[in-house]
Amino acid sequence: MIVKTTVNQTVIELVCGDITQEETDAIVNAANSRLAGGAGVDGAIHRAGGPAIMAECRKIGGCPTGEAVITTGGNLKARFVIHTVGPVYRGGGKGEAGLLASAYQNSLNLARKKGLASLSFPAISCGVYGYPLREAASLALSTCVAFAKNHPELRHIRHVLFDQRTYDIFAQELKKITP
Ligand code: AR6
Repeated sequence: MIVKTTVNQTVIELVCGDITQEETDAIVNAANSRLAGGAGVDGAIHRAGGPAIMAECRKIGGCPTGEAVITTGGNLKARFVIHTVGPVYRGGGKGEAGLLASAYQNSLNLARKKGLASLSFPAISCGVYGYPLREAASLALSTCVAFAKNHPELRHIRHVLFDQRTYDIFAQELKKITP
């Protein structure tokens, strides 16, 4: 099932699936600040995309939490990977919400700077980093909706959710913020 809504001129979609299979200008990676690779979606992207992605990550050297950097998409169908670093959830009182919103915002800004028309996100911080799903979904979607209102040049934003529970929560939160 695909949930789809249009905000200004941007289509925002939710799909349940594997982000490494996306045909889009860029996919976003939920990386760590050393850009060292790891488990979860990060591991899957490096496995599917091949060594060219890690070679560029090594050159870049790192990425602070809440910021974003861009590399080639290597062997992926996506032309680029935008690596962003979400916060580790430590109870909510350590600026996590601001950092998670920044991770989305800076990824969107980078896509715009590069002139990209389509971008796919995973549920940043919702795995190993332990962010509560509903709060993360709400922040992710409200950041993307606000961006779409101001930047029609990014035509497609997809949230690629790996399991049904995550998908359902994103769908519920999207309903709350769009008519
Ligand atoms: N496609 C889409 N989503 C996926 C995929 C996939 N192929 N694989 C997993 N997910 P996580 P984080 C979902 O842990 O919480 C890494 O080790 C997963 O089910 O990948 O930001 C990094 O190196 C979850 O909903 O990222 C960092 O050290 C979401 O992606 C750390 O984990 C994010 O889970 C980052 O942790």
